[in-house]
Amino acid sequence: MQFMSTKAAFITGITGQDGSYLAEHLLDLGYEVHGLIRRVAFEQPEARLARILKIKDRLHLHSGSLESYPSLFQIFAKQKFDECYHLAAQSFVAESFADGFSTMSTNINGTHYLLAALRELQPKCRFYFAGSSEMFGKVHETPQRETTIFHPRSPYGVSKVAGYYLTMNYREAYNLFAANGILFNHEGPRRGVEFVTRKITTGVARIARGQSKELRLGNLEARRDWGDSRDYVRAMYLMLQQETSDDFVIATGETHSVREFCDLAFREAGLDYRDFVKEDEMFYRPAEVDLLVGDATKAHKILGWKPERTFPQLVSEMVQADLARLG
Ligand code: NDP
Ligand code: GDR
Repeated sequence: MQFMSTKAAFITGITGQDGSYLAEHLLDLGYEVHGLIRRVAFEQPEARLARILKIKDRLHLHSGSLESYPSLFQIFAKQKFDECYHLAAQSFVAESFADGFSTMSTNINGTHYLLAALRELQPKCRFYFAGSSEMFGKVHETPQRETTIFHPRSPYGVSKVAGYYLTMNYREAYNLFAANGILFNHEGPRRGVEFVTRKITTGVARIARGQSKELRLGNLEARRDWGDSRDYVRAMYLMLQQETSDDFVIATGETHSVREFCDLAFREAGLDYRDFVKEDEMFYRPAEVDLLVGDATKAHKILGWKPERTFPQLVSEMVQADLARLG
């Protein structure tokens, strides 16, 4: 009888939306799952480890930070991994306008440190980089695919383009298995509250429960290709199971406006968004990405990946989860 050895995966950003869903997915597949945690998180586990509290005892958590090469080097020196999913980042586009320097530093140097430490200590470990549709920014063609020219519109977008090319360069120069996922927006009940979908669904819940009277938003006409995080973490895993490393767009191929999201979300609670949503210039960005819609044909063909959840299901589930949270 032949025994399969357990694979070990390392996830940076394990406390975030995608990291928490990916950790659950890999545990279900029988992986030993390790994660990078900022030290302060251990001091406030209820708040900072909220998304992984239920699975925490099944995880191996390592203290470190993307800003510290030695902390990453030490983790790789002590523990061998088969796969490394690099999801940690300053991921909020609006914040990258407010403080472009730290976004650049965390996102670009952090990615470079990880790749350099892997090259030095674990060149056989497979690497996934969390690229983004924000790299397409002011789009040069629609829908966007792997060959579409990048034109980022924020320091965040620029940092992801740099991470993408660093990943490609380590693949070409040092023969690392290094894959770029170019993921379009993906959401779920664990989405951070500052992102527009969750801001809307928490706003709906507060209004429905009489705790708030209005919801202030920015550009209601911006259009996004919104998928479900649980579908998208499956794609990350599939990218690292291929014979060679490559780049893949992951998207639903559907586009909806922020206004449409509001309409569906308020209706889920029996309300009309026009009575509560107020446009506020404070939430406009210095440079906007007006329209994003992806073509995931390559991922369908090569990875056998397709999204399973629909847009109305996603909106409904997010609203119901926030209503339930407020009791
Ligand atoms: P989140 O914002 O929910 O999570 C970000 C994670 O990064 C958190 O675990 C956070 O840790 C960690 N992190 C941030 N800074 C550091 C640091 N200096 N050192 C160590 N860890 C750090 O993001 P998502 O889960 O939504 O996204 C995951 C990745 O995918 C990100 O890189 C994002 O840019 C990218 N992406 C996301 C898309 C989406 O629609 N969700 C689409 C395309 C790309 P802590 O909890 O301690 O703050
Ligand atoms: P995005 O997500 O910038 O696409 O980045 P976000 O939800 O922040 O914005 C989506 C669109 O909604 C418009 N918008 C508002 N956005 C926020 N946050 N708050 C508002 O009040 C508001 N009103 C309108 C925005 O202008 C924008 O057009 C997300 C992140 O997860 C990135 O990390 C990831 O790379 C990309 O998705 C793909």
